[in-house]
Amino acid sequence: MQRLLLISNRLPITVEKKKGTLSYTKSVGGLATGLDSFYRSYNCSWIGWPGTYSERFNENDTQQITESLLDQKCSPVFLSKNDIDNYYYGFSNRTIWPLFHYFPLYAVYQKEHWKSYVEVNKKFRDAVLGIYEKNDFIWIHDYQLMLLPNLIREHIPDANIGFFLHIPFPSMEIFRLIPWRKELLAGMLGADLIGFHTYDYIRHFLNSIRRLLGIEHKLSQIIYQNRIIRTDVFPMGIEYEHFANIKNIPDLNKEEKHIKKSIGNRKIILSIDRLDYTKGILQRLEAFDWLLDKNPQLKGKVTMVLVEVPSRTGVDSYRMLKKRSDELIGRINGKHGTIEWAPILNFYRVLPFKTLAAFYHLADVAVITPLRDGMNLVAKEYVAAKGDNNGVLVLSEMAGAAREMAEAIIVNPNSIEDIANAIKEALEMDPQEQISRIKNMQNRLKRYDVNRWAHDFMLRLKQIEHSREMLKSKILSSEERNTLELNYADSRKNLFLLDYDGTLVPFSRKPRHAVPDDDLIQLLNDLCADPRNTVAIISGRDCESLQKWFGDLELNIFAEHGVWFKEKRQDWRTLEPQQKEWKDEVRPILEMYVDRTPGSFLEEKEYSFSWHYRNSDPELALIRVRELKDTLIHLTTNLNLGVMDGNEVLEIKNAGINKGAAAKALLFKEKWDFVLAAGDDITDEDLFTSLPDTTYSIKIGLSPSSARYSIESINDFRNLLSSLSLNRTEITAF
Ligand code: GDG
Repeated sequence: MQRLLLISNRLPITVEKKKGTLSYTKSVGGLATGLDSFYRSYNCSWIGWPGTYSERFNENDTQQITESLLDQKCSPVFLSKNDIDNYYYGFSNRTIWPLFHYFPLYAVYQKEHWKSYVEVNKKFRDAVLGIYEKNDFIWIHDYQLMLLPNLIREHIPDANIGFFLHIPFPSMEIFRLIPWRKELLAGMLGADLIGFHTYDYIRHFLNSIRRLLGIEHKLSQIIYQNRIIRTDVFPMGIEYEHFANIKNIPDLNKEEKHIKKSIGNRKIILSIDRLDYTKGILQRLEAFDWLLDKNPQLKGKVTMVLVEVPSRTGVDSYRMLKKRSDELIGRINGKHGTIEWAPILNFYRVLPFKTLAAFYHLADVAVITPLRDGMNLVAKEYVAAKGDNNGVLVLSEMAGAAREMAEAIIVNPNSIEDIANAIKEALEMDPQEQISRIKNMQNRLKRYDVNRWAHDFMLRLKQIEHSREMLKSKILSSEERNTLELNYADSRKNLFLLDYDGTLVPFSRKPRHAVPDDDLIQLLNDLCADPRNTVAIISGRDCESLQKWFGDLELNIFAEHGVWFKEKRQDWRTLEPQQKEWKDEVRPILEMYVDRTPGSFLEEKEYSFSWHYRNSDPELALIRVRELKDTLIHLTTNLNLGVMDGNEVLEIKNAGINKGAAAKALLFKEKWDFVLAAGDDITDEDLFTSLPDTTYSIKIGLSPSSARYSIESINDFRNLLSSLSLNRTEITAF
């Protein structure tokens, strides 16, 4: 089994030093607890911060800690107080956390925090590089380490890297507020697989990389720096059996009796969260107050158990929240309580697991109403822990968990009335109905538990490694290149079919800027100068541009994907008899789309139209392309037209026109000893599939293609062409 390096801010083990002695305890918290069994069962090594400032340890301690943790398959990253203040409490929890949970007013943008975030991510990178072995898988967790994928990639270009974000990815409008937004995205794009809890988060992420970095995606897949990056949904589960079997915990009964003694036979409404402003605790309290106001018959009959787990107490907004929550609890207890009954029983601490389990088991209703939450595992744990008992989950629609738990009563967490009504509905729900809802949710939680989640992620990462290997195996190797050069040297009749944009010059967002450089003209001239060679440019561009750039060369030129053809030194002619009457019918429709899609423009060629949308809002363009295709299909059924997708352009032309069909004009003209065809985008696929198997068909860039080979970059391809023309010079010199 390949080894997995699991990386998160915190290690699953916390190291403390008390009175000079080191102690090792299990860390509490979602990820550490959730992944515990997976990481023990897998060939894993976990890298993270051991939970205590490095200043507390001397050199001896550091060495001892590193050795002891190694036995537990852990590797520490030692961080100072300054690191934690700036990277963790600073950038992670005062910039990313509030923004990603839609609290922009709580976000601060401090350069010191950012610098520390970069530095600490580099410390994590060094820790990874220190233990990395070839073929290891790397799985990085969460928002504290968003730069790490790319930092590792820079040192290990072929590493298998996965990244999982446990919190929401916000809408682009929020994300773009961060001054270092591009760096964060580029950091994440170092991964091969980027996982999120829900599809909404993927959508926001893809939108951000398109709008902020100009990087396109197709079917949740991104091609970036000649790598394929996949994004996918992996809704994190819980350790199901652990919670489903809580009744077997020794002394659970005793714990429950103890709780019952103070609460009596009152119905229990349970609320458990880290004390965090994203969790909607104040709104929940207001809702409980409102419920008691409107339903005085419930007074003395219900108790809200409010567990607030202390969290990030070093951050102002958290301290403020504690103050406001204490005031509200006091107000509600003062307003509704009696000598025998306090409406709210408040715990501000981490409960021992036994107590947590007893509350899950006993609670009649769990109210989990975060204002935003990546997933929320408490909701899942409550349902699992119910076993065969009844209970009702009231769940916020803003929690990722709501996507999978439709049988809960789903509420808008900003609506006090909505929450209060849901609690009332829950208290009154028929027990059989409760059991049936709980069972349905349990079935799903059981199937997709945390182990399945982790294994699924790993499986996907392995599949990506496999497809990357497949793509790599298509890269023209040096032996294959030698054979190609030898074949070429031995051949008497050679045909070159070369796409232009993206193959000979970089694809430009401003189409009028992709003018051929002098080196390219020289290169093409050299190739044409060999009497054995026939060289053709086969492009989607119009005759005018191609004539201007290449008209004086000894080239064959196909324009408009093969509508037009110009044999060397001859005039332009159409390859097939072409219709153009249809253009008058279609033009007004296209012009309407230009008006309705700012930034787009229409290119009219003799026998075709190109509607370019590369400078338009990508979201809008996507909608418009779909609409336009539908409209054209309906209006043009009797016109025999073809509508073809290009690179941010839609081509409308006579049916049957494509680069493959066009190439036949030269392909069947002679018997060729050597044919080389090269292209980079979807329109070149028609060319590749129409050629005999012996052709050297070459895709520029590493993405799936029917070409026989691929070459990573335009430069590499131009080098190949240069060495062929050089090859000819040498032969002539002999
Ligand atoms: C982040 C995302 C996402 C809570 N109180 C006690 C206690 N807990 C345990 C629960 C649960 C975990 O802590 C909390 O997990 P959540 O998912 O609810 O929330 P976050 O900590 O905010 O986690 C979240 C998660 O990452 C995973 O991807 O779901 O959206 O924000 O396991 O049981 N445990 C004990 N005593 C307590 O008092 N022992």
